[in-house]
Amino acid sequence: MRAKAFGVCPHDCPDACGVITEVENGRAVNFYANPDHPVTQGWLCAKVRPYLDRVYHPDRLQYPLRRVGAKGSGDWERISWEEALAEIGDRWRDIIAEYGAEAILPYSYSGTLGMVQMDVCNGRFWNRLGASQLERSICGAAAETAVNATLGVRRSPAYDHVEHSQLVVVWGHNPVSTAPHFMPHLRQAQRQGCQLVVIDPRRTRTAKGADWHLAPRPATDGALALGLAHIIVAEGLHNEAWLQANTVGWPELKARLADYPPQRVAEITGLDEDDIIKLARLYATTKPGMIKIADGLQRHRNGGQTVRAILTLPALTGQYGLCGGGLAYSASGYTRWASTTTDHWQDCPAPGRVVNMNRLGAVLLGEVQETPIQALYVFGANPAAVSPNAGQIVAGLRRDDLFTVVHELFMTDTALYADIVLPATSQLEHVDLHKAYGHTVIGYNQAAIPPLGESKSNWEVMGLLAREMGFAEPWLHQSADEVIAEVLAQTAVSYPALRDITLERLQAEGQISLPYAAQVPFADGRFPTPSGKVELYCQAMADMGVDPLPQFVPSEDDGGVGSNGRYPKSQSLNLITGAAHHFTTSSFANLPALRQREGEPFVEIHPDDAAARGIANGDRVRVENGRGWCELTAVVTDAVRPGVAASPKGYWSQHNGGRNINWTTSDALGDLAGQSTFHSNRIWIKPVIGD
Ligand SMILES: Nc1nc2c(c(=O)[nH]1)N[C@H]1C(S)=C(S)[C@@H](COP(=O)(O)OP(=O)(O)OC[C@H]3O[C@@H](n4cnc5c(=O)[nH]c(N)nc54)[C@H](O)[C@@H]3O)O[C@H]1N2
Ligand SMILES: Nc1nc2c(c(=O)[nH]1)N[C@H]1C(S)=C(S)[C@@H](COP(=O)(O)OP(=O)(O)OC[C@H]3O[C@@H](n4cnc5c(=O)[nH]c(N)nc54)[C@H](O)[C@@H]3O)O[C@H]1N2
Ligand code: SF4
Ligand SMILES: [Mo]
Repeated sequence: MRAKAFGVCPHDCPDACGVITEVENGRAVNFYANPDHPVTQGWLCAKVRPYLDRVYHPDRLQYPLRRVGAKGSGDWERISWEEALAEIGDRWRDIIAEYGAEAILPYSYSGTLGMVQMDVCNGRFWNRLGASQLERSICGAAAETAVNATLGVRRSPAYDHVEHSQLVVVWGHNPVSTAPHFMPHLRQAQRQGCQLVVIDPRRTRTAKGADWHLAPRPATDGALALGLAHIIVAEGLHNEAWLQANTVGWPELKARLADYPPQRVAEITGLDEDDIIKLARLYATTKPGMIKIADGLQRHRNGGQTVRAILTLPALTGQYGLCGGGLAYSASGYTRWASTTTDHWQDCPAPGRVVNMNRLGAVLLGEVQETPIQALYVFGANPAAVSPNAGQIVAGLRRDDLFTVVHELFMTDTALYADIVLPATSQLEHVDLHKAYGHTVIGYNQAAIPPLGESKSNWEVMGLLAREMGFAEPWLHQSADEVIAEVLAQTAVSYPALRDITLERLQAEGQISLPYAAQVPFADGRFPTPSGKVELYCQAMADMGVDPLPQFVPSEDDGGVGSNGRYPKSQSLNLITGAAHHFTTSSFANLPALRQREGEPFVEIHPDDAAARGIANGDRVRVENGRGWCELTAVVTDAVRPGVAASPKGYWSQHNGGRNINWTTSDALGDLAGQSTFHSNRIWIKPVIGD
């Protein structure tokens, strides 16, 4: 007899696909898309279709391990869970006695987006312990902050609303790879005559399907947006009545726009003046016109203000609240899990000090001097491969006096440096609840199969750690289902749409749509900002130390070389490192079939730049700057504009001679919310001379 279990894809992707696992004798034998899911329907992306290869990968960690050789040597001994927990407890108790609990840093991010295995595991136990708090700013913090401050909340039209659009501007976003279930609706719109413009320094898969691809210099989009606004206003194409009724700061913005005439914007962006004028007219006269962004665009030092500048355009043209118009970004704001239940902060000591995750290497190496980090606990994340300035992170992880625990499914680049490795369950082996950031369907994930070997879920380990530390609070020892019931009930107090959504219904139905899919965001003209309007001038920005009006500030990275004459600026390139098509950051990059399809780690370079450096297609090249280097294969292509190089994120260092692209990326913080700045990365490329 085959049993069927409902589930949700847990990976960092806006789609949160509904899935079904068929199980025979405790083993998953079939895995596919749930055809009844209203958004993701009957198909999965190329990464997750072969999911059972990940679940039953021969490299899955099955038992706790203790390091026996030097850090990073890969010499381990198998130990029991009891031994592992006792050792963690002993080390932590000693550290707390000497330094206080803030010397312990939990580091986690997006291995799973589940409410139980991510949100609750990020909060409850660590708050009770009084550990350092992690500022979760590696992904989209600047854009989230900019959107919340300007519009009051993150709401996004349902994917199928794009079928009402006459124009779509996909701006610094690559949904063919990163939001695949949006694409059939965009293609349908295109068949109906909708024009697609893609703005990206690289000709991405999405750009290839566009009517028009514009490739500005990286990090100049803020100037482009303000330049478009300048033209729209100069030509009287703006909607004065809408601006007066629905915004604050319109006169101030109008004055600011004087600084962005097309000629200056052309110089900054590297685009033709005529193209900028053409795009401004196209956008202002083709309605409804949707601007779709994600987070890649804002991984620059000026990312927050870039998004602020883009957000002015739907206001200028009066398109917020228009079906098929406005902004498509993130649906995260429709519901927020009640933090009193995910975090139980009200039952915990005062929160520990905050550590920015983008500074991990520097922090481990002493940037945080008061209460230095003595213990690191990593789960659902792979910082040695995916966080910026990875060489510093590895140097930090090598510290003899640092006690590192990594809870993982695989021996990742980070797990390699652990003192204790704990085996984690996959999504098929634990229970969870998911909301999506691309749509508003809530999905329940049943445990389809028993845990492999001795692996345990994040939440189960939190309970064991709590017991080890002597914390008896019932909210640290609930089952995953009890957590879900508690969070749903408390969240429904603030979100009436959740009131009839119970654990029992979710278990029976698998997924339930919240009643937002038919709504056009902001159609009621209400913006939950302090002023109730779109805040073109934004006091909250001023309070954060940022210009309260959108402004373009150049994003300068020196590549970490300072005044070192070996690295002339004129020979540098700006490296952007967006999403790989076949991996989710570093997840899946250990599956040979997917790695083969993505290709060996490579860097794209324009033919002119390649010729100037004596680089031919297929050559091994060294990509370097003052922070570090790695070797990659050169792909000589005009898919990148001159002066720009591109290499996908996610390859593991251990598959590439011990270093990947993040050995070059910068750990400088962006202009808002401690944002990562991966793409503001000056590098130098030269051929590797064979020996
Ligand atoms: N297949 C796949 N899907 C994913 C992921 C993955 O790794 N692989 N990652 C997931 C995660 S964690 C996230 S946050 C989302 C991100 O989703 P996206 O934002 O769509 O993805 P990115 O590739 O990070 O960035 C999008 C584009 O920004 C461009 N870009 C970089 N700098 C600039 C700039 O200055 N201006 C402009 N106009 N464009 C710029 C890059 O060339 C890239 O094509 O995707 C999620 N989905
Ligand atoms: N160069 C460059 N680097 C980037 C970016 C970029 O644009 N350029 N983008 C950044 C962005 S947007 C993001 S969001 C981050 C993502 O960075 P991370 O959140 O670190 O994502 P992954 O690399 O997917 O690593 C997640 C790990 O969690 C593990 N995991 C999965 N499920 C579970 C579980 O249930 N329990 C436990 N314990 N582990 C689990 C997986 O095996 C995997 O090793 O990367 C960033 N890195
Ligand atoms: S990664 Fe995204 S598109 Fe692929 S299965 Fe998961 S949720 Fe769906
Ligand atoms: Mo992300």
